Amino acid sequence: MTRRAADLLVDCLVAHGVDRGFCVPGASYLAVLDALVDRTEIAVVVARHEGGAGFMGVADAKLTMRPGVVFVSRGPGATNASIAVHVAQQDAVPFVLFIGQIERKDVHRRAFQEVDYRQTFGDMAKHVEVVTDGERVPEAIRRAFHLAQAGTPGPTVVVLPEDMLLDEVEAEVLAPKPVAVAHADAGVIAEVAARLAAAERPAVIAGGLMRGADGRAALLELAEATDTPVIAAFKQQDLFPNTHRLFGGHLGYMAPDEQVRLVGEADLLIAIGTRLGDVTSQGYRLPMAGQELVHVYPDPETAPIAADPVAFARALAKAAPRRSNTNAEARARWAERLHGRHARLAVWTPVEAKDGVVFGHPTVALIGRVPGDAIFVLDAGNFSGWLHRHFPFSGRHRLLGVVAGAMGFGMPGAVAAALRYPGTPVVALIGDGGFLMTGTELATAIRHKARLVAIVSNNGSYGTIRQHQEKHYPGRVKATELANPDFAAFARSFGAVGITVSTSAEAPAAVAAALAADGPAVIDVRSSLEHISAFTTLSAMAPAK
Ligand SMILES: Cc1ncc(C[n+]2csc(CCOP(=O)(O)OP(=O)(O)O)c2C)c(N)n1
Repeated sequence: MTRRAADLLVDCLVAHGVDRGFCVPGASYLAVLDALVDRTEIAVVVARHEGGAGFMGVADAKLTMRPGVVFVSRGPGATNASIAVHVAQQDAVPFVLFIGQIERKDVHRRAFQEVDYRQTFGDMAKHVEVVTDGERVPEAIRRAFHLAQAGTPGPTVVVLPEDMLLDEVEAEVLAPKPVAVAHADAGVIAEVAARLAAAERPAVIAGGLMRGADGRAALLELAEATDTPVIAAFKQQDLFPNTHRLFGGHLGYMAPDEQVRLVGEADLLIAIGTRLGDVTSQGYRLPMAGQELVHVYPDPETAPIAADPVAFARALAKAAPRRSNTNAEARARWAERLHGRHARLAVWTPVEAKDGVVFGHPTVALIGRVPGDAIFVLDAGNFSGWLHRHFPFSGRHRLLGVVAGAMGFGMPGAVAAALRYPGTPVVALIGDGGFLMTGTELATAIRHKARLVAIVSNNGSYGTIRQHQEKHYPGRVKATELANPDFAAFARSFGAVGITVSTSAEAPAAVAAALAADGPAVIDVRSSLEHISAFTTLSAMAPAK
Protein backbone atom coordinates (compact mmCIF):
# COMPACT_ATOMS: atom_id res chain seq x y z
CA MET A 1 0.00 0.00 0.00
CA THR A 2 1.29 3.44 -0.77
CA ARG A 3 0.27 6.57 1.08
CA ARG A 4 1.33 10.16 1.38
CA ALA A 5 4.23 10.66 3.78
CA ALA A 6 2.12 13.17 5.72
CA ASP A 7 -0.58 10.50 6.27
CA LEU A 8 2.03 7.98 7.28
CA LEU A 9 3.39 10.52 9.76
CA VAL A 10 -0.02 10.90 11.39
CA ASP A 11 -0.41 7.10 11.51
CA CYS A 12 2.96 6.91 13.26
CA LEU A 13 1.93 9.55 15.80
CA VAL A 14 -1.23 7.60 16.58
CA ALA A 15 0.87 4.45 17.00
CA HIS A 16 2.99 6.38 19.51
CA GLY A 17 -0.06 7.21 21.59
CA VAL A 18 -0.23 10.87 20.59
CA ASP A 19 -3.72 12.18 21.31
CA ARG A 20 -3.06 15.93 21.23
CA GLY A 21 -0.76 18.29 19.40
CA PHE A 22 -0.27 22.05 19.84
CA CYS A 23 0.53 24.21 16.85
CA VAL A 24 0.63 27.45 14.99
CA PRO A 25 0.01 26.64 11.33
CA GLY A 26 2.42 27.32 8.49
CA ALA A 27 2.41 26.73 4.77
CA SER A 28 5.45 24.52 5.22
CA TYR A 29 3.48 21.65 6.76
CA LEU A 30 0.05 22.04 5.20
CA ALA A 31 0.07 18.37 4.18
CA VAL A 32 0.24 17.30 7.84
CA LEU A 33 -2.71 19.54 8.70
CA ASP A 34 -4.56 18.04 5.73
CA ALA A 35 -3.77 14.55 7.00
CA LEU A 36 -5.14 15.52 10.42
CA VAL A 37 -8.48 16.78 9.06
CA ASP A 38 -10.19 13.40 9.13
CA ARG A 39 -8.40 11.95 12.14
CA THR A 40 -10.29 11.93 15.41
CA GLU A 41 -7.47 10.32 17.40
CA ILE A 42 -5.42 13.52 17.61
CA ALA A 43 -6.86 16.77 18.92
CA VAL A 44 -5.20 19.82 17.43
CA VAL A 45 -4.93 22.90 19.63
CA VAL A 46 -4.12 26.07 17.72
CA ALA A 47 -2.15 28.61 19.74
CA ARG A 48 -1.58 32.32 19.08
CA HIS A 49 2.20 32.23 19.32
CA GLU A 50 4.66 29.38 18.93
CA GLY A 51 6.06 30.13 22.37
CA GLY A 52 2.55 29.50 23.70
CA ALA A 53 2.18 26.29 21.68
CA GLY A 54 5.58 25.14 22.91
CA PHE A 55 4.77 25.86 26.56
CA MET A 56 1.47 24.00 26.15
CA GLY A 57 3.42 20.99 24.90
CA VAL A 58 5.78 21.18 27.88
CA ALA A 59 2.90 21.46 30.36
CA ASP A 60 1.04 18.56 28.76
CA ALA A 61 4.20 16.43 28.96
CA LYS A 62 4.69 17.32 32.62
CA LEU A 63 1.15 16.15 33.34
CA THR A 64 1.05 13.02 31.22
CA MET A 65 4.72 11.99 31.52
CA ARG A 66 4.53 11.37 27.75
CA PRO A 67 6.23 13.50 25.07
CA GLY A 68 4.56 16.83 24.40
CA VAL A 69 3.92 17.26 20.69
CA VAL A 70 4.15 20.60 18.93
CA PHE A 71 4.02 21.57 15.25
CA VAL A 72 5.41 24.88 14.00
CA SER A 73 6.41 26.40 10.74
CA ARG A 74 9.94 26.99 9.52
CA GLY A 75 12.21 29.93 10.40
CA PRO A 76 10.10 32.41 12.40
CA GLY A 77 7.79 29.72 13.78
CA ALA A 78 10.66 27.50 14.82
CA THR A 79 12.66 30.28 16.46
CA ASN A 80 9.56 31.45 18.35
CA ALA A 81 9.15 27.91 19.66
CA SER A 82 12.77 27.65 20.78
CA ILE A 83 11.91 28.82 24.33
CA ALA A 84 10.03 25.56 24.84
CA VAL A 85 12.88 23.46 23.47
CA HIS A 86 15.17 25.14 25.98
CA VAL A 87 12.71 24.58 28.83
CA ALA A 88 12.21 20.93 27.87
CA GLN A 89 15.96 20.46 28.03
CA GLN A 90 16.45 22.27 31.35
CA ASP A 91 13.37 20.74 32.97
CA ALA A 92 14.07 17.26 31.57
CA VAL A 93 10.68 16.95 29.90
CA PRO A 94 10.03 14.64 26.92
CA PHE A 95 9.07 16.82 23.99
CA VAL A 96 8.94 16.44 20.21
CA LEU A 97 8.97 19.56 18.03
CA PHE A 98 7.96 19.12 14.40
CA ILE A 99 9.07 21.88 12.05
CA GLY A 100 7.91 22.36 8.48
CA GLN A 101 10.87 23.13 6.23
CA ILE A 102 11.68 24.50 2.79
CA GLU A 103 11.72 22.10 -0.14
CA ARG A 104 14.63 19.70 -0.39
CA LYS A 105 15.90 21.19 -3.65
CA ASP A 106 16.42 24.60 -2.03
CA VAL A 107 18.55 23.58 0.92
CA HIS A 108 21.58 25.83 1.55
CA ARG A 109 20.30 28.55 -0.79
CA ARG A 110 19.13 30.75 2.11
CA ALA A 111 15.69 30.14 0.74
CA PHE A 112 12.68 31.94 2.25
CA GLN A 113 12.67 31.26 6.03
CA GLU A 114 15.42 28.65 5.75
CA VAL A 115 17.16 27.72 8.99
CA ASP A 116 19.69 24.99 9.67
CA TYR A 117 17.93 23.37 12.63
CA ARG A 118 20.80 21.07 13.46
CA GLN A 119 22.88 24.10 14.28
CA THR A 120 20.10 26.17 15.81
CA PHE A 121 18.87 23.48 18.17
CA GLY A 122 22.15 21.56 18.41
CA ASP A 123 22.82 22.85 21.92
CA MET A 124 19.29 22.48 23.27
CA ALA A 125 17.82 19.34 21.73
CA LYS A 126 18.88 15.75 22.39
CA HIS A 127 18.43 14.99 18.72
CA VAL A 128 17.63 16.92 15.55
CA GLU A 129 16.64 14.98 12.45
CA VAL A 130 15.82 16.23 8.97
CA VAL A 131 13.62 13.69 7.21
CA THR A 132 14.76 13.94 3.61
CA ASP A 133 13.05 10.74 2.44
CA GLY A 134 9.35 10.05 3.10
CA GLU A 135 10.12 6.34 3.40
CA ARG A 136 12.06 7.11 6.55
CA VAL A 137 9.23 8.89 8.40
CA PRO A 138 8.44 5.88 10.65
CA GLU A 139 12.05 5.48 11.64
CA ALA A 140 12.44 9.21 12.36
CA ILE A 141 9.30 9.32 14.51
CA ARG A 142 10.34 6.25 16.43
CA ARG A 143 13.80 7.69 17.09
CA ALA A 144 12.48 11.10 18.09
CA PHE A 145 9.97 9.68 20.59
CA HIS A 146 12.45 7.17 21.96
CA LEU A 147 15.25 9.67 22.47
CA ALA A 148 12.86 12.21 24.02
CA GLN A 149 12.14 9.67 26.77
CA ALA A 150 15.29 7.58 27.12
CA GLY A 151 17.78 8.40 29.89
CA THR A 152 17.29 12.04 30.85
CA PRO A 153 14.04 13.05 29.12
CA GLY A 154 14.32 16.05 26.84
CA PRO A 155 13.47 17.65 23.52
CA THR A 156 13.94 16.22 20.06
CA VAL A 157 13.32 18.03 16.80
CA VAL A 158 11.98 16.51 13.58
CA VAL A 159 12.31 18.65 10.47
CA LEU A 160 9.86 18.00 7.64
CA PRO A 161 10.71 19.38 4.18
CA GLU A 162 7.48 20.52 2.61
CA ASP A 163 7.82 18.43 -0.55
CA MET A 164 8.89 15.32 1.37
CA LEU A 165 5.47 15.29 3.05
CA LEU A 166 3.95 14.68 -0.40
CA ASP A 167 6.12 11.64 -1.22
CA GLU A 168 4.05 8.56 -2.01
CA VAL A 169 5.65 5.93 0.19
CA GLU A 170 5.37 2.24 0.98
CA ALA A 171 6.94 2.23 4.41
CA GLU A 172 4.92 0.79 7.29
CA VAL A 173 4.24 2.28 10.70
CA LEU A 174 6.82 1.25 13.28
CA ALA A 175 5.76 0.51 16.85
CA PRO A 176 7.35 2.63 19.59
CA LYS A 177 10.75 1.50 20.73
CA PRO A 178 10.54 0.45 24.39
CA VAL A 179 12.31 2.81 26.76
CA ALA A 180 14.86 1.09 28.96
CA VAL A 181 14.28 1.27 32.70
CA ALA A 182 17.67 1.02 34.36
CA HIS A 183 17.59 -0.72 37.72
CA ALA A 184 20.36 -0.19 40.23
CA ASP A 185 22.30 -3.28 41.15
CA ALA A 186 20.99 -5.09 44.25
CA GLY A 187 24.42 -4.61 45.83
CA VAL A 188 24.22 -0.85 45.34
CA ILE A 189 20.74 -0.73 46.86
CA ALA A 190 21.91 -2.79 49.84
CA GLU A 191 24.89 -0.48 50.34
CA VAL A 192 22.75 2.67 50.23
CA ALA A 193 20.22 1.01 52.56
CA ALA A 194 23.01 0.30 55.05
CA ARG A 195 24.26 3.89 54.87
CA LEU A 196 20.72 5.14 55.32
CA ALA A 197 20.22 2.91 58.36
CA ALA A 198 23.45 4.19 59.91
CA ALA A 199 22.67 7.86 59.29
CA GLU A 200 21.40 10.11 62.07
CA ARG A 201 20.37 13.00 59.86
CA PRO A 202 19.51 11.68 56.40
CA ALA A 203 17.35 13.51 53.88
CA VAL A 204 16.01 12.77 50.42
CA ILE A 205 16.06 15.60 47.89
CA ALA A 206 13.28 14.77 45.42
CA GLY A 207 13.35 16.09 41.87
CA GLY A 208 11.00 16.44 38.92
CA LEU A 209 11.43 12.91 37.61
CA MET A 210 9.43 11.75 40.65
CA ARG A 211 6.39 13.78 39.60
CA GLY A 212 4.19 10.88 38.46
CA ALA A 213 1.75 9.19 40.85
CA ASP A 214 4.11 6.22 41.19
CA GLY A 215 7.03 8.52 42.00
CA ARG A 216 5.07 10.29 44.72
CA ALA A 217 3.92 6.98 46.19
CA ALA A 218 7.50 5.69 46.19
CA LEU A 219 8.72 8.82 47.99
CA LEU A 220 6.06 8.52 50.66
CA GLU A 221 6.83 4.84 51.11
CA LEU A 222 10.56 5.49 51.37
CA ALA A 223 10.11 8.37 53.81
CA GLU A 224 7.70 6.56 56.10
CA ALA A 225 9.41 3.19 56.00
CA THR A 226 12.78 4.67 56.93
CA ASP A 227 11.81 7.83 58.81
CA THR A 228 13.69 9.97 56.32
CA PRO A 229 12.63 13.56 55.61
CA VAL A 230 11.94 14.54 52.01
CA ILE A 231 13.08 17.93 50.74
CA ALA A 232 11.60 19.22 47.47
CA ALA A 233 13.99 20.27 44.72
CA PHE A 234 13.34 23.63 43.03
CA LYS A 235 9.65 23.93 42.01
CA GLN A 236 8.88 20.33 43.05
CA GLN A 237 7.04 21.18 46.24
CA ASP A 238 3.99 19.23 45.16
CA LEU A 239 5.75 15.86 45.35
CA PHE A 240 5.19 15.34 49.07
CA PRO A 241 2.43 16.37 51.50
CA ASN A 242 3.73 19.63 52.92
CA THR A 243 2.13 19.19 56.33
CA HIS A 244 3.61 15.70 56.80
CA ARG A 245 6.09 15.62 59.67
CA LEU A 246 8.68 14.23 57.23
CA PHE A 247 8.39 17.12 54.77
CA GLY A 248 11.67 18.99 54.98
CA GLY A 249 10.91 22.10 52.92
CA HIS A 250 11.62 23.40 49.45
CA LEU A 251 15.01 24.31 48.04
CA GLY A 252 13.72 27.28 46.08
CA TYR A 253 15.30 30.29 44.50
CA MET A 254 17.54 32.00 47.06
CA ALA A 255 16.33 29.87 49.96
CA PRO A 256 16.97 31.48 53.37
CA ASP A 257 20.52 30.93 54.55
CA GLU A 258 19.32 29.30 57.77
CA GLN A 259 17.55 26.64 55.71
CA VAL A 260 20.55 25.94 53.51
CA ARG A 261 22.82 25.58 56.53
CA LEU A 262 20.31 23.19 58.11
CA VAL A 263 20.22 21.00 54.98
CA GLY A 264 24.01 21.19 55.07
CA GLU A 265 23.89 19.42 58.46
CA ALA A 266 22.46 16.24 56.93
CA ASP A 267 24.92 13.39 57.32
CA LEU A 268 23.50 11.68 54.22
CA LEU A 269 21.76 13.36 51.28
CA ILE A 270 19.99 11.09 48.83
CA ALA A 271 19.16 13.10 45.71
CA ILE A 272 16.63 11.23 43.60
CA GLY A 273 15.39 12.31 40.19
CA THR A 274 17.00 15.76 40.37
CA ARG A 275 20.03 17.01 38.52
CA LEU A 276 20.96 19.05 41.60
CA GLY A 277 21.10 22.13 39.41
CA ASP A 278 22.27 25.51 40.60
CA VAL A 279 18.98 26.57 42.23
CA THR A 280 18.31 23.32 44.11
CA SER A 281 21.94 23.13 45.21
CA GLN A 282 21.78 26.86 46.13
CA GLY A 283 24.58 27.87 43.81
CA TYR A 284 26.34 24.50 44.22
CA ARG A 285 26.64 25.01 48.01
CA LEU A 286 24.92 21.64 48.51
CA PRO A 287 26.23 19.11 49.16
CA MET A 288 28.59 20.96 51.46
CA ALA A 289 32.24 19.99 51.77
CA GLY A 290 32.48 16.55 53.29
CA GLN A 291 28.70 15.96 53.12
CA GLU A 292 27.82 12.46 51.97
CA LEU A 293 25.77 12.32 48.79
CA VAL A 294 23.99 9.48 47.02
CA HIS A 295 22.82 10.75 43.64
CA VAL A 296 20.36 8.79 41.52
CA TYR A 297 19.39 9.93 38.03
CA PRO A 298 18.76 7.99 34.82
CA ASP A 299 22.00 8.86 33.07
CA PRO A 300 25.61 8.30 34.02
CA GLU A 301 26.68 11.77 32.89
CA THR A 302 24.64 13.27 35.71
CA ALA A 303 24.85 10.82 38.58
CA PRO A 304 27.02 7.93 39.72
CA ILE A 305 23.93 5.78 40.25
CA ALA A 306 22.44 5.78 36.76
CA ALA A 307 19.05 4.28 37.46
CA ASP A 308 15.36 4.96 37.16
CA PRO A 309 14.67 7.14 40.20
CA VAL A 310 11.19 5.78 40.90
CA ALA A 311 12.35 2.17 40.75
CA PHE A 312 15.30 3.10 42.95
CA ALA A 313 13.14 4.79 45.60
CA ARG A 314 10.85 1.80 45.69
CA ALA A 315 13.71 -0.68 45.95
CA LEU A 316 15.39 1.36 48.68
CA ALA A 317 12.16 1.54 50.66
CA LYS A 318 11.95 -2.25 50.54
CA ALA A 319 15.61 -2.87 51.36
CA ALA A 320 16.13 -0.29 54.10
CA PRO A 321 15.71 -1.50 57.66
CA ARG A 322 12.48 -0.29 59.20
CA ARG A 323 12.27 2.62 61.59
CA SER A 324 13.34 0.66 64.64
CA ASN A 325 16.94 1.44 63.94
CA THR A 326 19.25 2.48 66.71
CA ASN A 327 19.19 6.12 65.61
CA ALA A 328 15.46 6.45 65.95
CA GLU A 329 15.59 9.27 68.46
CA ALA A 330 18.20 11.27 66.62
CA ARG A 331 16.22 10.79 63.41
CA ALA A 332 12.99 12.01 64.98
CA ARG A 333 14.74 15.15 66.32
CA TRP A 334 16.26 15.79 62.89
CA ALA A 335 12.91 15.44 61.13
CA GLU A 336 11.38 17.80 63.66
CA ARG A 337 14.04 20.43 63.05
CA LEU A 338 13.66 20.27 59.27
CA HIS A 339 9.89 20.24 59.29
CA GLY A 340 9.68 22.80 62.07
CA ARG A 341 11.78 25.24 60.07
CA HIS A 342 9.50 24.75 57.06
CA ALA A 343 6.35 25.08 59.18
CA ARG A 344 7.56 28.31 60.81
CA LEU A 345 8.43 29.81 57.44
CA ALA A 346 5.04 28.75 56.06
CA VAL A 347 3.00 30.72 58.62
CA TRP A 348 1.25 33.63 56.89
CA THR A 349 0.97 36.76 58.96
CA PRO A 350 -1.42 39.08 57.12
CA VAL A 351 0.25 42.33 56.31
CA GLU A 352 -1.07 45.44 54.59
CA ALA A 353 0.73 47.88 52.33
CA LYS A 354 0.01 51.47 51.30
CA ASP A 355 0.81 50.90 47.65
CA GLY A 356 -1.40 47.92 46.87
CA VAL A 357 -2.37 44.40 47.85
CA VAL A 358 0.37 42.22 49.29
CA PHE A 359 0.27 39.24 46.92
CA GLY A 360 0.17 36.84 49.85
CA HIS A 361 -3.53 37.72 50.34
CA PRO A 362 -4.88 36.27 47.07
CA THR A 363 -2.41 33.40 47.39
CA VAL A 364 -3.57 32.26 50.82
CA ALA A 365 -7.17 32.86 49.76
CA LEU A 366 -6.67 29.71 47.68
CA ILE A 367 -6.21 27.60 50.81
CA GLY A 368 -9.44 25.74 51.43
CA ARG A 369 -11.00 27.10 48.24
CA VAL A 370 -9.26 24.74 45.82
CA PRO A 371 -9.58 20.98 46.21
CA GLY A 372 -6.65 18.73 47.11
CA ASP A 373 -6.06 17.69 43.52
CA ALA A 374 -6.02 21.16 41.93
CA ILE A 375 -3.33 21.98 39.39
CA PHE A 376 -1.20 25.09 39.92
CA VAL A 377 0.72 26.65 37.08
CA LEU A 378 3.46 29.15 37.82
CA ASP A 379 4.92 31.69 35.49
CA ALA A 380 8.42 32.89 36.48
CA GLY A 381 8.80 35.78 38.89
CA ASN A 382 8.70 36.91 42.48
CA PHE A 383 4.92 36.56 42.84
CA SER A 384 5.46 32.77 42.98
CA GLY A 385 7.29 33.07 46.31
CA TRP A 386 4.06 33.39 48.32
CA LEU A 387 2.67 30.13 46.91
CA HIS A 388 5.92 28.30 47.55
CA ARG A 389 6.16 29.68 51.04
CA HIS A 390 2.59 29.61 52.32
CA PHE A 391 0.53 27.10 50.35
CA PRO A 392 0.36 23.60 51.89
CA PHE A 393 0.54 21.24 48.90
CA SER A 394 -1.35 18.05 49.63
CA GLY A 395 0.89 15.60 47.79
CA ARG A 396 -1.92 15.24 45.22
CA HIS A 397 -1.85 18.81 44.03
CA ARG A 398 0.22 19.32 40.95
CA LEU A 399 2.53 22.27 40.54
CA LEU A 400 3.67 23.03 37.02
CA GLY A 401 6.50 25.49 36.95
CA VAL A 402 9.59 26.06 34.88
CA VAL A 403 12.89 25.07 36.43
CA ALA A 404 14.50 26.93 33.52
CA GLY A 405 12.91 30.15 34.85
CA ALA A 406 11.33 31.12 31.52
CA MET A 407 8.61 33.75 31.76
CA GLY A 408 5.45 33.22 29.73
CA PHE A 409 4.66 29.67 30.86
CA GLY A 410 1.70 30.60 33.05
CA MET A 411 -1.19 31.13 30.67
CA PRO A 412 -0.28 28.50 28.04
CA GLY A 413 0.59 26.00 30.78
CA ALA A 414 -2.82 26.60 32.34
CA VAL A 415 -4.57 26.13 28.99
CA ALA A 416 -2.83 22.79 28.46
CA ALA A 417 -3.65 21.66 32.00
CA ALA A 418 -7.31 22.66 31.70
CA LEU A 419 -7.62 20.77 28.41
CA ARG A 420 -5.96 17.65 29.81
CA TYR A 421 -7.96 17.66 33.06
CA PRO A 422 -11.22 19.46 32.29
CA GLY A 423 -12.79 18.49 35.61
CA THR A 424 -9.92 19.66 37.79
CA PRO A 425 -9.51 23.28 38.92
CA VAL A 426 -6.48 24.92 37.32
CA VAL A 427 -5.00 28.04 38.90
CA ALA A 428 -2.18 29.98 37.28
CA LEU A 429 -0.18 32.63 39.11
CA ILE A 430 1.42 35.10 36.74
CA GLY A 431 3.25 38.43 37.00
CA ASP A 432 2.24 41.44 34.94
CA GLY A 433 5.50 40.90 33.03
CA GLY A 434 4.80 37.29 32.12
CA PHE A 435 1.10 37.93 31.51
CA LEU A 436 1.76 40.31 28.65
CA MET A 437 4.26 37.87 27.14
CA THR A 438 1.84 35.02 26.47
CA GLY A 439 -1.42 36.05 28.12
CA THR A 440 -2.99 36.22 24.68
CA GLU A 441 -3.34 32.44 24.88
CA LEU A 442 -6.48 33.40 26.78
CA ALA A 443 -7.96 33.36 23.29
CA THR A 444 -7.03 29.68 23.03
CA ALA A 445 -8.66 29.06 26.40
CA ILE A 446 -11.84 30.78 25.20
CA ARG A 447 -11.87 28.83 21.97
CA HIS A 448 -11.70 25.54 23.86
CA LYS A 449 -13.87 26.69 26.79
CA ALA A 450 -10.98 25.83 29.09
CA ARG A 451 -11.78 26.45 32.75
CA LEU A 452 -8.83 28.14 34.37
CA VAL A 453 -8.16 30.93 36.84
CA ALA A 454 -5.25 33.27 36.19
CA ILE A 455 -4.26 35.44 39.15
CA VAL A 456 -2.08 38.28 37.90
CA SER A 457 0.24 40.18 40.22
CA ASN A 458 -0.01 43.66 38.78
CA ASN A 459 2.78 45.53 40.55
CA GLY A 460 3.76 47.63 37.52
CA SER A 461 7.22 46.16 37.49
CA TYR A 462 9.48 43.38 36.34
CA GLY A 463 9.70 42.90 40.09
CA THR A 464 12.28 40.14 40.25
CA ILE A 465 14.72 42.17 38.22
CA ARG A 466 13.88 45.30 40.22
CA GLN A 467 14.84 43.36 43.34
CA HIS A 468 18.18 42.41 41.79
CA GLN A 469 18.58 46.03 40.73
CA GLU A 470 17.98 47.31 44.26
CA LYS A 471 20.48 44.81 45.61
CA HIS A 472 23.28 45.52 43.17
CA TYR A 473 22.55 49.10 42.04
CA PRO A 474 20.43 50.61 44.85
CA GLY A 475 18.07 53.34 43.73
CA ARG A 476 19.15 53.13 40.08
CA VAL A 477 15.93 51.87 38.52
CA LYS A 478 16.09 51.30 34.78
CA ALA A 479 13.96 49.28 32.39
CA THR A 480 11.98 47.48 35.08
CA GLU A 481 8.93 49.75 35.28
CA LEU A 482 5.83 48.69 33.35
CA ALA A 483 2.75 50.46 32.04
CA ASN A 484 -0.16 48.05 32.10
CA PRO A 485 -3.64 47.88 30.63
CA ASP A 486 -6.64 47.11 32.83
CA PHE A 487 -6.18 43.34 32.89
CA ALA A 488 -9.78 42.60 33.95
CA ALA A 489 -11.14 44.64 31.03
CA PHE A 490 -8.55 43.00 28.78
CA ALA A 491 -9.80 39.57 29.90
CA ARG A 492 -13.43 40.56 29.35
CA SER A 493 -12.58 41.68 25.84
CA PHE A 494 -11.64 38.06 25.11
CA GLY A 495 -14.95 36.84 26.55
CA ALA A 496 -13.37 35.73 29.82
CA VAL A 497 -14.40 36.70 33.33
CA GLY A 498 -12.34 39.67 34.55
CA ILE A 499 -12.17 40.69 38.21
CA THR A 500 -10.15 43.47 39.82
CA VAL A 501 -8.81 43.16 43.34
CA SER A 502 -7.75 46.51 44.81
CA THR A 503 -7.83 45.67 48.52
CA SER A 504 -6.81 42.57 50.42
CA ALA A 505 -10.37 42.18 51.74
CA GLU A 506 -11.62 41.62 48.18
CA ALA A 507 -9.27 38.70 47.53
CA PRO A 508 -11.24 35.75 48.97
CA ALA A 509 -14.50 36.59 47.16
CA ALA A 510 -12.61 37.22 43.91
CA VAL A 511 -10.89 33.85 44.14
CA ALA A 512 -14.20 32.12 44.88
CA ALA A 513 -15.96 33.85 41.99
CA ALA A 514 -13.16 33.05 39.55
CA LEU A 515 -13.14 29.39 40.60
CA ALA A 516 -16.90 29.22 40.07
CA ALA A 517 -16.69 30.67 36.56
CA ASP A 518 -17.74 28.48 33.68
CA GLY A 519 -14.74 29.40 31.54
CA PRO A 520 -11.45 31.22 31.90
CA ALA A 521 -11.25 33.92 34.56
CA VAL A 522 -8.55 36.51 35.19
CA ILE A 523 -8.04 38.29 38.50
CA ASP A 524 -6.11 41.54 38.19
CA VAL A 525 -4.54 42.03 41.60
CA ARG A 526 -3.31 45.59 42.01
CA SER A 527 -0.37 44.37 44.02
CA SER A 528 2.16 46.14 46.17
CA LEU A 529 5.60 46.80 44.75
CA GLU A 530 6.89 47.72 48.20
CA HIS A 531 6.24 44.05 49.12
CA ILE A 532 8.42 42.96 46.24
CA SER A 533 8.76 39.38 47.41
CA ALA A 534 7.49 36.97 50.03
CA PHE A 535 10.70 37.50 51.95
CA THR A 536 11.52 41.21 51.85
CA THR A 537 10.35 44.74 51.04
CA LEU A 538 11.89 47.53 49.01
CA SER A 539 12.27 49.61 52.18
CA ALA A 540 14.09 46.80 53.94
CA MET A 541 16.48 46.60 51.01
CA ALA A 542 17.17 50.33 50.95
CA PRO A 543 20.62 51.28 52.23
CA ALA A 544 20.58 52.84 55.73
CA LYS A 545 20.54 56.62 55.51
C1 LIG B 1 11.45 34.89 28.83
C2 LIG B 1 12.17 35.57 29.92
N1 LIG B 1 12.61 36.83 29.76
C3 LIG B 1 13.26 37.47 30.76
C4 LIG B 1 13.50 36.84 31.93
C5 LIG B 1 14.23 37.58 33.06
N2 LIG B 1 13.30 37.81 34.15
C6 LIG B 1 13.18 36.98 35.18
S1 LIG B 1 11.99 37.40 36.25
C7 LIG B 1 11.62 38.78 35.36
C8 LIG B 1 10.56 39.73 35.82
C9 LIG B 1 9.26 39.06 36.12
O1 LIG B 1 8.31 40.09 36.27
P1 LIG B 1 6.79 39.79 36.52
O2 LIG B 1 6.29 38.76 35.59
O3 LIG B 1 6.06 41.08 36.51
O4 LIG B 1 6.77 39.16 37.99
P2 LIG B 1 7.34 39.79 39.36
O5 LIG B 1 8.79 39.40 39.47
O6 LIG B 1 7.14 41.28 39.33
O7 LIG B 1 6.55 39.15 40.44
C10 LIG B 1 12.42 38.88 34.22
C11 LIG B 1 12.33 39.97 33.24
C12 LIG B 1 13.06 35.52 32.05
N3 LIG B 1 13.28 34.79 33.15
N4 LIG B 1 12.38 34.92 31.05
